[in-house]
Amino acid sequence: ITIKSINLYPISMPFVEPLKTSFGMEPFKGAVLVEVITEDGVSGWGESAVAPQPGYSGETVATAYHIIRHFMAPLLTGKTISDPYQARSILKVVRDHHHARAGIEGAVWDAFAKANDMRLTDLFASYTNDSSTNRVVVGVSIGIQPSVEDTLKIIRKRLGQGYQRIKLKIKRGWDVDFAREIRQALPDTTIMLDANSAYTLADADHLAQLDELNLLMIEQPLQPFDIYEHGLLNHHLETPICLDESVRTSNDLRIALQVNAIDILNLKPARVGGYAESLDMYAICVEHELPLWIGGMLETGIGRAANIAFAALPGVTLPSDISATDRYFATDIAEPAFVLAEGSTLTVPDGPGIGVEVVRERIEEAAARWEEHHL
Ligand code: OSB
Ligand code: MG
Repeated sequence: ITIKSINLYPISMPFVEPLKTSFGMEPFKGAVLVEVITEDGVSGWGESAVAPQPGYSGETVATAYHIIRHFMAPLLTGKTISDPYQARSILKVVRDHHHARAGIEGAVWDAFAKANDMRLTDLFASYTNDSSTNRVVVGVSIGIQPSVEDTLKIIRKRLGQGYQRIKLKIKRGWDVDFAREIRQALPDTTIMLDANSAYTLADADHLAQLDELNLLMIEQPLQPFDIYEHGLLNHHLETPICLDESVRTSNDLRIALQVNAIDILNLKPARVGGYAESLDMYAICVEHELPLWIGGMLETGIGRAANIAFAALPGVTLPSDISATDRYFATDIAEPAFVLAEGSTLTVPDGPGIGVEVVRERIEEAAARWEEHHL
């Protein structure tokens, strides 16, 4: 494909249910949607999924827009690409800004798959030498609630909808006792916790009390740069450690494996800068028999469709953080909505590329909403 032009849409969308984490509340959904248009008139779509505040990574909607508009889009415009991995090489001269890069690189992957009339999932599978499955086992991520009772109410609602893996956000002062009460009320539910970097190594003994609660894993207990410290923490914990924020590159993953800091990987294409890096990490996980699942950044239908395409690879062995559309939005910007099916699964769409249709009027509405924030 030859890239003719690139359009950017910074957007804001209201959430059906906000997500409160140890680093704060996501009051609305923010993203930069990226449209790559080829000389042949194919439109590829990608999503730079960013939080409105720089609390998860250092990026925001405004930084992603700035970096793509002034640095990344000019590098790709006019280029001919015969393999989507070339997009990563071309964009390498822009350091960091992984969420921004994942959006523009994702749009290239979608355009490339559509130009070759193939599903994105089959394009990914062609790099991993296996065939994609059509169903993705998923769970649901639940934010910090005002009380244990409120949390149980939401968990029961999600179990009723068919979700079979529940992820609960925790923070300092809302962890061991909280998780114990949930476990006592729901002895057989598959539960995991996500600390979003709330702790330090000094909390090791405190966190070890979680071991008796039969948790699937604890996600990102320590700080993003504390890979080595996660290795030390692992001596004190039986609960498997899953890394999220700490693993931004394949090299981070190799270091984490080397120092025994990781039992499970939450692989988020947005965090690692796109699908080429994700495929490299996937190969490392398969090589080391490291269990992995695909994480989410509360994506719109565009980003979620691409993540579902990736999560359908057979090496993704644990339930992914990709929920049905109605968990996030009343009206999404892509159609059709993703609906939870039998066995806590989502189904990979049939069409070429990401397989969902973008509704342009809704993008315009969401872009107008973004303007209102003056961020
Ligand atoms: O830590 O996994 C996280 C959402 C925004 C930022 C960080 C995280 C999350 C989630 C939501 O847990 C997962 C989803 O998209 O459903
Ligand atoms: Mg996380």
